[in-house]
Amino acid sequence: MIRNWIPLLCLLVAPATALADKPNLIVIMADDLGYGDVSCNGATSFQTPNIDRLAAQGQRFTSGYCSASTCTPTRYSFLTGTYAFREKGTGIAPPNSPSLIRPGTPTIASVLHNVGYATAVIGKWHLGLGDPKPDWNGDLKPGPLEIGFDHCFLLPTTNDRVPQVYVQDHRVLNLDPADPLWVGDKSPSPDHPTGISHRDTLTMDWSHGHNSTIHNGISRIGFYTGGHAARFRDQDLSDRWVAESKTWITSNQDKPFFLFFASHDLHVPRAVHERFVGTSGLGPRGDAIIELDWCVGELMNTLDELKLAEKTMVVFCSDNGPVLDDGYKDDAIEKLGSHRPAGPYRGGKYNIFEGGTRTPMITRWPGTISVGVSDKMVCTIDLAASFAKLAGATLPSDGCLDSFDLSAAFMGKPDAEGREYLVQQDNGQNGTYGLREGNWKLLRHDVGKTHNTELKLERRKIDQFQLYDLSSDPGERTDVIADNPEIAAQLKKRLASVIER
Ligand code: NG6
Ligand code: CA
Repeated sequence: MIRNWIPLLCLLVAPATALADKPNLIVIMADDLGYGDVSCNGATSFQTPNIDRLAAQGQRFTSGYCSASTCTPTRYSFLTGTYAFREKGTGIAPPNSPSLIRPGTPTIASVLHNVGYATAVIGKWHLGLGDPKPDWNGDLKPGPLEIGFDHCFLLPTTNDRVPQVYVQDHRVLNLDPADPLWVGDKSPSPDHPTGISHRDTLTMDWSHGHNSTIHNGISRIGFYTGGHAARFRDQDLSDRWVAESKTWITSNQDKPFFLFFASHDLHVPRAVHERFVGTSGLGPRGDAIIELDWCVGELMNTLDELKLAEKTMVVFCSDNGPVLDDGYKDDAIEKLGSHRPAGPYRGGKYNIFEGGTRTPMITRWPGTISVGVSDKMVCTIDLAASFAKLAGATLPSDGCLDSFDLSAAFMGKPDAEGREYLVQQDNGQNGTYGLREGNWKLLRHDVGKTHNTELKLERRKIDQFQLYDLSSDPGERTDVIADNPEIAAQLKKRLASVIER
């Protein structure tokens, strides 16, 4: 009698066991963090002990990349596994941007959700909400919940853009219907206070742009009124997101989960919690790195407390390279000293020199991922296919077009292959691309101009094509295109074939 029950019991137990074997997956994405901005990659002006601990317990990548040198396209590519330049309108999203990832598009979250994962995004979104624009006082959809996330707790755009409210699942949190939220790109009335009319009241002055509606002593990009009960203080963002993450991890600890923790540090306005002010000696930009490091420590502590560390792969990365003055007078240039935010690399945010996309990348999974330093080329766009492999999911044939399964490389396996080539983009579809293949780097600038070559936001004229040999010239100083016409021709062909795929 009992024997007859055994096959049935096995059937009932088998799927649950398989689910229990799947690793938890956490991606911590920093904002505007450069390769050299962490002490495990060589920063000496301050220390990032928690990020260093992550690296000391896992793999630290010296050729880890995000796919673009601005936020929206990197996040689009990370979530969809498809280069953002394949989709129009995926450059830096404005405050009233519609949802940029259409419902039904396969994403890293939907792929994991389909095999039983609990999925959440907590932090900065900046991929638009709603269609054709956000309904700030109603249901904010489509959004993350329509592309595979079960839960979200968001800053809708970036914190230098309006509005300063949290979005929890489909709604603005704590919104009082009697005080509706209005968001627009034109002033709502001639007497609406702005960073221009009330500049002397600001706690952080602007240097370019960022001079519209004032909230919390800081003027922003765009205008808004109402929603006062829902507004947050910039200084509390990190604490809130860490607290929300702890709560969510705790309540989902019994099933496999995927958490996308999207920090706002160190994007402008760099208004960290009071307890971090002055901790780096480099002003608000450095202090924001210390705050970010604290968040990483808190997430690791949570895993330890719940005894989940050995069941969880943590990936630490950035959404684009560094920038100093990004629109506010926050002493980023004045207090930089000898610190080199992009490490040995040239450029940063907004351009396709290595500093724009080669950024910190660390993977940790104690007991499973070996400890070491890897020079394999890996990119945030590859996390979709790699996580699918680790979770036992199959990628849909119509999605994640540019994501490679590099799970072996992410795990630090010695014989693993990295990427053969990577296309780097800056922001939108303006014909500016980088291609790294092996140690060669081709730059293409169809518009003939580049931004931020030395972390300051000047525009410079630039030749349409340049070629660098990263093995002898990682800082991209000597253009060798004239001496290597055949290599340049091969790389141009490869670039064109990827872009026009
Ligand atoms: C730029 C903003 C910059 C930053 C960036 C987006 C101005 C002058 N500059 O347009 O401050 O917000 O957009 O950054 O407004 S990102 O990291 O989200 O891509
Ligand atoms: Ca960014």
